[in-house]
Amino acid sequence: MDIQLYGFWRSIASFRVRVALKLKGLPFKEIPIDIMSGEQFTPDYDAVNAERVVPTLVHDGYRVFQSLAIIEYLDEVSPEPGLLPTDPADRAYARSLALVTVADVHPLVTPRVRNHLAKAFGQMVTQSQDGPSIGRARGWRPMSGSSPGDRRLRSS
Ligand SMILES: N[C@@H](CCC(=O)N[C@@H](CS)C(=O)NCC(=O)O)C(=O)O
Repeated sequence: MDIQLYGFWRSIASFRVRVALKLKGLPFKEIPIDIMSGEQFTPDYDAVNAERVVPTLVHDGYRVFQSLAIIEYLDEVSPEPGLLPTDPADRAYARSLALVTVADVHPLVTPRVRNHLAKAFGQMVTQSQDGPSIGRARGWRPMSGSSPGDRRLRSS
């Protein structure tokens, strides 16, 4: 398997894919894209990922984007070890936890969104741009347990 990962060292979405690759023991070559200096907007990277975000995975010449889709793809082309539990309820819980980050939290803290908010609302937003502040503002608190019997995300 020839695997290349376009990523950025402190990108949480790239981390998700790196963790999956490591858990599966799949060797890969990382191609760094410096999203803080705007390398994602260069024509070269635009040709790789039209959304102009990292990560992008290239497997034997086939390109996949969006971290969760990449992780599911890896689980299908290289099923062992499986990344999801076998029990349907546990699988649903694992997917729910993944989507808390991917769908709810992460979109608020990407550079393009932070830059847009800073332009639109100024210092007020840039001072509280970190994820924990946003989470607190939305009334989230850490989940009290991860046992199968405690599957609900609680809010205070
Ligand atoms: N939902 C996407 C998010 C991708 C994403 O927003 N990646 C960030 C880095 S963690 C990025 O490339 N941001 C560039 C920008 O905001 O300009 C995924 O999970 O792959």
